[in-house]
Amino acid sequence: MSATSKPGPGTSKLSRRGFLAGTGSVLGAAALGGGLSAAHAAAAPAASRFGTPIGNGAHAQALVIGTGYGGSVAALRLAQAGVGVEMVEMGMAWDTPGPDGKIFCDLTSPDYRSYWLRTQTKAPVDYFLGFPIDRSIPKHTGILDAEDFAGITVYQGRGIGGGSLVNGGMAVTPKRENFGMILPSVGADEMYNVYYPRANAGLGVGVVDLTWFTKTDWYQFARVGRKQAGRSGFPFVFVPDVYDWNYMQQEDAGTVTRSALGQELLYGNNYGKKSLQKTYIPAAVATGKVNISPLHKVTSVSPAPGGGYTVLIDQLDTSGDVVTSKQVTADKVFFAAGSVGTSKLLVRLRDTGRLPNLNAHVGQNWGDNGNVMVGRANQIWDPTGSKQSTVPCGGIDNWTAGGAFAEVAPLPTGIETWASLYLAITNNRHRAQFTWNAGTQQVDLSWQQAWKQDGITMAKSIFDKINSTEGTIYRTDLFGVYKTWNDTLTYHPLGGAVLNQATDNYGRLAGYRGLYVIDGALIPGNTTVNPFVTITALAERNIENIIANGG
Ligand code: FAE
Repeated sequence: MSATSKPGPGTSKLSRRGFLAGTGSVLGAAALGGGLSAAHAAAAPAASRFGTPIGNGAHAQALVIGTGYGGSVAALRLAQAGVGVEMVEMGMAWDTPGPDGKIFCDLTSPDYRSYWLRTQTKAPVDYFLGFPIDRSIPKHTGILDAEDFAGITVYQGRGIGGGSLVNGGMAVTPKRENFGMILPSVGADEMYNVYYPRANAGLGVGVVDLTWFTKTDWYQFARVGRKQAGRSGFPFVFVPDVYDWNYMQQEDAGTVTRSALGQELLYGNNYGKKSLQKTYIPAAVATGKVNISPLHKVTSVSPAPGGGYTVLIDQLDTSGDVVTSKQVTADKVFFAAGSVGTSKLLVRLRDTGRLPNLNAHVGQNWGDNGNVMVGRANQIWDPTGSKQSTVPCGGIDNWTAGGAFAEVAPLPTGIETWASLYLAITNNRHRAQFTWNAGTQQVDLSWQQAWKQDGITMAKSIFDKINSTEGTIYRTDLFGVYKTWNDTLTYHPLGGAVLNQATDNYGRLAGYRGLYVIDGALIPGNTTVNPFVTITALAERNIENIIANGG
C-alpha cells in the first residue's frame, strides 16, 4: 500500500465514531461534513497546492502542529476518517523555485535557502584539511535548523515535510530483537506485522539495485566501506532508502537532471527523493480535508472556555519576524513539532501555567540516538572516489557486540579525499531533560557534551578494529583542527514526551483530553538505527487507536 492508496486491511477497520464522539458539543454537524472552517475559507488569499493560510478566529476539528512524519501520518489518517485538519508549520512551503530555477540549493553552494535564521552556515563537516569551510549567508527561514543548546547542536528540517526535506532518506526498520529497548510498552507483533509494513509502504521505501551498486562509480565509497567492514569481521548491511533508486540510475546514465548525484541533500533534493511532499502530504491534501499553513508557528495551546483548545499562532515572514498573530480554536490538538519542538512547547506551556496539569514526565527522557561522526584516512590504493552519491546505502552493524551501527556516509566534495566518513548510531544511555528557564524565558536542555564519550567508545569498537586491520588512522581535519570525533551534534533527537509516561500508551497527553503527542518526542532516546521509519510506524499505530477509540 502507498500513502495514496485506500486504507489497508488494518485501517479499513477504522471507525471515525470513536474519535468524533470525543469532540463532544464543540463539534457541529456542519463541521463534520465540511472539514475546513468558514473562517478559513473567508481568509483565503495566497492559495498553494497545500491550501491557504489559516484565518484568525478559525475553528479546526483537529489542529496538527508540524508537518514531519508524525504530523503527516496523523493528518492523512484523520482526514480519511472524515475529520477536517489544519496543519500549522513554522517553516516554508518549499514549492517555489528561487532565482536559479531550483527550489533547493546544493551542498557545495549553500545560500539563503540553506539554514534557518542563521547568518553563517553550520555544516556538520565544517572543516576540510583543517580549514573552516562555513560561510556567510543572508538570514532567512531556510530549510535546515542547527539549533544550539548548551551541550549539543540539534539538526532539524524546517518546512512542509519537516525532517524529510533534509534527511538522507535512510529508511531502516530496527531488528526485531532490539525492539524491546526502543519502545518497551509496545507489542513487537503489532509493529512488525502491521505498522512497520504500513509505514514502509506509505513512505515508498526501496533498496539499491545490487548489480548497479557493484559497478557504479558513485558508490565506490560504500564498496570500500563494505570491503573494509568484511575484512575486520563486521557485517555490512544494505540499508533501504526513500530515494527513487531508478531515478538515481537515470542520473548516472545522464538522462535526467542530477540530484543525489548532483550534491543535493542536506538543503533539500530537487528530484529523486520521496520526501513527505511526495507521499503522505499530497495524499492528505487530496482528501480535501487537510489545509496547511506554512510560516505559521504555534506559540500557545490552552483550554478554551467553551471546550476544546485555544491555539495562538505567529505568522512569520522570511526574515523570521512576526507579521501577524492569530488566535484559533480546535477540538483536538496534535503535537507533531518534532522531539525538540514538541518538548519545548509542552514544557513551557506546563511551567507557565497554560497547561499546568501536564505531568512531570513531560520534558524528560531525551536522547541523541547515540550519534557521533568520524572520518578515517584510507591508504592511497583505496580511493573513495571523486564521484559520490549523497544518499547512503549501507552500514556496519556491531550493535550487539559493541553497541554501534555505523552508516557509511558520503563526503561528496567532487574531489578524491581518500576519506571514509561515518555517522555512528550508538547505544549511549545518557538521557537529558528540558526545563523552563524563567530568567531567560527559554527552554534549556541538560545534555552535556562529555556524555558523548560513551558513544565514541562504542563507535571505536568498529573503527579501531578497521584501522588496525587496514593500517590506517582517523582523520583529524574534518571537524576542527586536530579533532577526530564530531561529538557536538545529533540529527536524531528523540524523546521529551515519552509514550506511556508523559502520555498514555497511544500518545494521549496525561492531564488533558484531546491533546496528543504523535512524533519523535514519544520515543525514549534511541531507535538503534535511523529513526523515521519507527516514528512513522508508531504514528500509524497510535492514530488508528485514537480514531477508533477517541479520548
Ligand atoms: P520533524 O520531521 O522534525 O517535523 C517537525 C515539524 O514541526 C518541522 O517541520 C518543524 O518546522 C515543525 N515545527 C516545530 N515547532 C513548531 C511550532 N511551534 N509551530 C509549527 N511548526 C513547528 O518531526 N532519519 C532517518 O530515519 N534516516 C535518515 O537518513 C535521516 N537523516 C537525517 C539527516 C539530517 C540532516 C537530519 C536533520 C535528520 C535526519 N534524520 C534521519 C532524522 C529524521 O529526519 C527525524 O527523525 C524526523 O524528521 C523526525 O520526525 P518528526 O515527525 O518527529
